[in-house]
Amino acid sequence: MHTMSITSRLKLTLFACPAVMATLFTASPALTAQRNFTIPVQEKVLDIGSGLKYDAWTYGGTVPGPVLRVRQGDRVHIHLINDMEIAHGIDIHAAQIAPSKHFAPIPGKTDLSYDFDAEVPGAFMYHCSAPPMVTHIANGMYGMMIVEPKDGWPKAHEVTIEQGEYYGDPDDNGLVAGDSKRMMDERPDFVVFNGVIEKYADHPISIKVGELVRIFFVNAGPNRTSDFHVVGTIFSSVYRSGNPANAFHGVQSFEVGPGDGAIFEFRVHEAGDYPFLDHAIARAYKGAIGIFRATP
Ligand SMILES: [Cu+2]
Repeated sequence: MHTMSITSRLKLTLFACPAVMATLFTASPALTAQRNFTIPVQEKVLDIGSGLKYDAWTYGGTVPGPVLRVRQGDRVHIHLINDMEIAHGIDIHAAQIAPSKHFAPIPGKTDLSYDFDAEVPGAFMYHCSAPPMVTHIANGMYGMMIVEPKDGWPKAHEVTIEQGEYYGDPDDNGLVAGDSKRMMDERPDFVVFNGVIEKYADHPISIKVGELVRIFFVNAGPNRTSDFHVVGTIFSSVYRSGNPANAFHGVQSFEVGPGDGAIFEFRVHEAGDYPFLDHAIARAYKGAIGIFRATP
């Protein structure tokens, strides 16, 4: 090492790290990016499939809320604006900060901000932190934050899927009223991918034969596990919590508990329809089923 000049050593170190390379070429003083997210909390009646509606509590007007995508090492700034009358908050699993300081719910018509460093890569759940949390999550207050590894993921056809649950019976107008007792009894009436009953059975996700498909997956629950499976395929890789350090290979199904995430990778070898589902079959019947439609 003594024969190498400080400059050469510095160059080697810098060029080993793509983030720093980008910095060199853009002459930016920051080594990592600052990522700002402003998220309004809004009540909204949403279509949840099968002709039904739900009076949802939302991040940004959708269930799930927006997918927040950052890179490992980024500084993340969250600004939550509570447009509703009741208290809400936001707990992001990618953040390693004191919940008592940052995740505490705020009253209606107020806002909050906090910052954290996205240190660990993964597919993380975020959700409302206001009590009763089971109600806030079942009513739609959940979403996904993807923290990409420092060097990113290899190129793939990427899809995000979040599993959730609705509780209650529809009235004459098809409006499903949240049923608190069933929430506490862990008896969902509907189990859904991306907020809608059988969403991708009605509108299959197009993929290509031979391409790498990568699913960023979060199970928001609030109560049931997901035993995620794609019929006619074997996952070439599964990354528990979405962290490349937690790799499993040659996996048929993979259990993701509420509040957890995973990344699934696979390829199909033949054109056709490939259903994906929660393989706890009753939950597939309750809506947690969809289709990948593969074409040449
Ligand atoms: Cu809430």
